[in-house]
Amino acid sequence: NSRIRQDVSLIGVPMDLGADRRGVDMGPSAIRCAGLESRLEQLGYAVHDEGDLVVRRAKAYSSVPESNLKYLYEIVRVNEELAEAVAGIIARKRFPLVLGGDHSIAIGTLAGILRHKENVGVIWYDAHGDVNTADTSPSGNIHGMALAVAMGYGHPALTGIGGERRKVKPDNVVIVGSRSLDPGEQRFLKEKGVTVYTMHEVDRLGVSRVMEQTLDQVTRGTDGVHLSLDLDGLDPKEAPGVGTPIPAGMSLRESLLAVEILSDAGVVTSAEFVEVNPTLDIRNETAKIAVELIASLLGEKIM
Ligand code: Z70
Ligand code: MN
Ligand code: MN
Ligand code: MN
Repeated sequence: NSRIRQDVSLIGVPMDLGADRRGVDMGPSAIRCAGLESRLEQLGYAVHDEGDLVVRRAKAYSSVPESNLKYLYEIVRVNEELAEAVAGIIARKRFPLVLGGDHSIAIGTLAGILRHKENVGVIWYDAHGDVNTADTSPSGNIHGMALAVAMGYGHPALTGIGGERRKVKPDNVVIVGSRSLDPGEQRFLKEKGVTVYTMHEVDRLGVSRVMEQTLDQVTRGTDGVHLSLDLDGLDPKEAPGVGTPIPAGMSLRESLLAVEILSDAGVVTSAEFVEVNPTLDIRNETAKIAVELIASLLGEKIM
């Protein structure tokens, strides 16, 4: 098999503030309940569960006076902690596997990774682009801004997470599965030259070609590859437990193929699985899909 030659460190981030919707904070718990740890142990991994970070419930709706950013300061605090934790996991030579929580946690994950890596490639598997800034965001929800922040664009409190640090370079980012991009996001992605495989390209080229081209892009001139997988990248008929279901998405089969191709390439150095919302799920199916995808990414084979 194509197991990664590292121990795995699991860390849960029960964050929902970036989505401004309750339920997605239960994602780490649901993914653990779906049997993640034993599945990875069956694959031969030593799994270190670092537990969950603490996310304080906001007493009331909070946004920053001068902008529409919802829950900015608590999101910054948690992501600072996450960056620290992820950097520590990498320092111990383990594979960081982060469980969300809403997608705003990618800011902390990537900040932690960038303490150790000069140029990280990022695969953003998502129905959305998550490249809004306060100016373009229709919602003020920070999970819709995470990728822009990771590249250095957004409120200074967000882009400053992890201290004075490197940013993800647009040339090292590939978005896969998008089918809901706000007008400002479309402009941003064109302007920065980010490679985007929308569902249109996936349907035309097929997952196999899309993933091979994605691998070319994210490994060229990089010293690691991070997979940031939003479960809403999958079709909501198969993965209903997400806050923002968008029809006509990646099938479970296509998604498994995508992570198997990544596994075979042996280049992924960290991963996060986000946006599982158990309150909207059916019998924990979406969390179970997350476990299937993680197992395949980490080398599980049919035979
Ligand atoms: C929209 C926004 C988003 C996830 C929704 C939606 C963003 N573009 N991301 N669900 N995971 O509000 O910025
Ligand atoms: Mn997302
Ligand atoms: Mn999404
Ligand atoms: Mn590059």
